[in-house]
Amino acid sequence: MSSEKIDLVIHGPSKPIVNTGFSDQFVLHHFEKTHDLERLTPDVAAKVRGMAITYNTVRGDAKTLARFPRLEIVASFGVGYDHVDAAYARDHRIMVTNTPDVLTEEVADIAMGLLISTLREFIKADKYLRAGQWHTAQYPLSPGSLRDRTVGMVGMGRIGQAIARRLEASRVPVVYHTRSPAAGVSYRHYPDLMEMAKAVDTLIVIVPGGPSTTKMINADVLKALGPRGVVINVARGTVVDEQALIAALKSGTILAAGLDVFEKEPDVPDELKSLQNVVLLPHIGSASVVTRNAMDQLVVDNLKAWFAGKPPLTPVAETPVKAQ
Ligand code: A2R
Repeated sequence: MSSEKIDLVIHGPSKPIVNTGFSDQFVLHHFEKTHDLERLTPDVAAKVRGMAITYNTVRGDAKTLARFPRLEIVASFGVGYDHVDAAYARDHRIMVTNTPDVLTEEVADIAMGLLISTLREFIKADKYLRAGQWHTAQYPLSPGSLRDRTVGMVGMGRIGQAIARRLEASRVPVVYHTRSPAAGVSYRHYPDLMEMAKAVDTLIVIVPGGPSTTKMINADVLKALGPRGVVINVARGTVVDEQALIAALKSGTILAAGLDVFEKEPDVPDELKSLQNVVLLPHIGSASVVTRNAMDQLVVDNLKAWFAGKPPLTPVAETPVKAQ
């Protein structure tokens, strides 16, 4: 590494591991919100060579990236990077990295917990106990159970496979839908989502966000799932047509849903909040101290590797370049 200072923009919420993770060879410029970039001065903009995006509430869109003529790398926090314009980055020779793997098991745990909470009504049962109703009567039997279900995974990548392993340990049959069969996976593959929805009663959604998956879980898919149907979404809110889901939950077209993600987070429609047959989580899939620390560290390590002239650790598919 030369002795030249390396200017980095830290774009997004402040993170101790990011703030303290760089030697004094790096100069950090912190912008908490995307609109804070309006106060960027031309001399700083001209120097910046790297950017950390510390949460998906800020954007690495073309307009943001274009502010920095010397930008070489964007290290984004999270496995999903639909808030970063990776195609623009590729076309402008900017490396993009994300933080896969370190959150895989944590998100898979949340998916299983959410599935069981939804089927066996943990939240309603907890409220029942606290309200003193147990003294009057036993909690009613849950119509939902894992025991008589087949799960159709929508997505069978790193996290999908970790969820499927948990289902297998719980002796639940698994099938999946992706565009191409996943390597080394023996579950039945459905190239057609509608065909799979007709054949199963449970969908667990774990695909990336973005145009190719927007509203793929729509009214027709929900209808095909049927009145025993359960939808668990731990991917991105955009993947499920939220209005169609609300209608299906209200009409009994499906039985229940468990959601960790929403179309316009943190805004969740009041109609959804008023429903009893849905469990709602505030996007906590990877949100434990241990896992978030590992994700923050990977953001730092990608930037450090790049500026040490080494390959980035976890480049995204659009920018598979191995080193500067
Ligand atoms: O379709 P394929 O063969 O590329 O399989 C991938 C699947 N997938 C899709 N399936 C159906 N229709 C699509 N348009 C579509 N696009 C992608 O999603 C693959 O099986 C899976 C993605 O796997 P990974 O890239 O390994 O991601 P990982 O680590 O499992 O995370 C999935 C997503 C993240 O992007 C975040 O949005 C969320 O979970 O946390």
